[in-house]
Amino acid sequence: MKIDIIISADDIKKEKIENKTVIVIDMLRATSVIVTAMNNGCVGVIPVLTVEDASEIVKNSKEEFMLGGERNALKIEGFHYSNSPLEYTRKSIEGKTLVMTTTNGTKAIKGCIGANNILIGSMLNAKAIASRIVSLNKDVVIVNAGTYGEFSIDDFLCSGYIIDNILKLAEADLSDIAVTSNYIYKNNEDILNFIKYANHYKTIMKLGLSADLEYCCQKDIIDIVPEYKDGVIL
Ligand code: 3SL
Ligand code: MG
Repeated sequence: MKIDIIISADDIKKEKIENKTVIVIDMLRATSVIVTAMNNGCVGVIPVLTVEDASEIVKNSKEEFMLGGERNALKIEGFHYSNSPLEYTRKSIEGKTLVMTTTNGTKAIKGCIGANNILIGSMLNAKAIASRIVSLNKDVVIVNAGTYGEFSIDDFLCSGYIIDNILKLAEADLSDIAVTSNYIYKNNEDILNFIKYANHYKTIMKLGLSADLEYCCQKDIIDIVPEYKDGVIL
């Protein structure tokens, strides 16, 4: 099995993901939200690119949807929830379908259409992701959502942790960038100490959302692997 990394949603190339298993990571905070919501009984998450796309879905359906996401890290006007994973409790999301739009995370997920499997990864479910990867036994591309098309320390470190878990279960042929992310994780296993240098970490911190940061940096507290298929994450 080969493992490679793409560093941002803007760097996804069709030929790089075709016939591969893809893991999409936006640990701060979109994929942490998705993993948390699904673990708390959310029926499904529909990722969309724009606020208008989200409103259209709600308008044209009889089903009741919850709207979640962010722009500039803040709740979108008229939406039920922001992009804080702590809002997606069992009480708020169980039995509901979530329509979600975020700046980088949902863009990365939709950009991976064409891959064989599109798994939703985070620190929270890294071990579960690794087991699934090993059972699928296909070449893997870890897609980092990044931040506004740029490399982001947080997603890269999370990739290194997922790779670490895969290597505990199976042999893999790592690209140079995959080796580097694993090396950086290995030297920063206490990930908060390194993620604090990420620009997006500082943005979230400035908004007073340190509880979100602490939550998203926890390792393996969730045992599920959400997967995006035919427009919905189940
Ligand atoms: O860009 C995204 O998709 C978001 O996860 C960013 S934020 O952490 O909610 O600001
Ligand atoms: Mg992010």
